Amino acid sequence: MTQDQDRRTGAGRASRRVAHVCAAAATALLITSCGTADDPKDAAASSAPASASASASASPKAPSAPIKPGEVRIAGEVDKPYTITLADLRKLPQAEASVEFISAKGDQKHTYQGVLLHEVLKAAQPRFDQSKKNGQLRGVVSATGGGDYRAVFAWAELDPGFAKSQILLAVSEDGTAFEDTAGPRLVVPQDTRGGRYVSELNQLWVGTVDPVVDGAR
Ligand SMILES: Nc1nc2c(c(=O)[nH]1)N[C@H]1C(S)=C(S)[C@@H](COP(=O)(O)O)O[C@H]1N2
Ligand SMILES: [Mo]
Repeated sequence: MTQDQDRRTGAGRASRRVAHVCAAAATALLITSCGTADDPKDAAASSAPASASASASASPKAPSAPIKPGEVRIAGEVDKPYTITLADLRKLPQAEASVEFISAKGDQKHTYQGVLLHEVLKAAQPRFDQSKKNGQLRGVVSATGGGDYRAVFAWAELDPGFAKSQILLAVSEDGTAFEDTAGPRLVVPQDTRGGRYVSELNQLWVGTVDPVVDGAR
């Protein structure tokens, strides 16, 4: 019944559940326009994000290019792949989310500031099949973080046109900016467990399930 494996202890937490954070979802996430750049803290990278995990192994083809520490690559079935940094994200319109989630540390309560994942992904112009009804509902998003940690989302979960809760690429936690070399953290207000709060985010992949479902690969 443990829904996620924790990297620290895996200590089985009891089945109690935190009352859903954003039960009043739409209002819990306040879009603000405090686009100020927090002082970018420097150096002292805690752990290298993507670069370390891209070595030889399971994956059949090599990643297209190494990702630098602190960079997030947005790619996949998109017209405009690009990379973005924490510094770039701080310049975009900021949203705020006060959330609770369960982790091995216990029940956590934090306020995050950052950019809507939907905005970041839309900018890459996903190639959804417009000839299909609700083509974007076939969309999936993979988020990879430090240590090759990875979690997936359905497009509808992060599209404010479909879901109330909005997923962020956070640039700060409780007012403290993330290290530039660490990159942002995903914040998933609708999740009761911390598993999809991918930290040291370094890659976002957008695609559709069609090739898998229809057997093209
Ligand atoms: N990159 C990365 N992100 C991660 C994990 C991880 O192992 N690597 N663990 C996840 C899990 S299982 C939980 S519960 C939370 C824990 O959040 P914390 O590090 O703030 O305690 O981070 C999530 N994000
Ligand atoms: Mo976890």
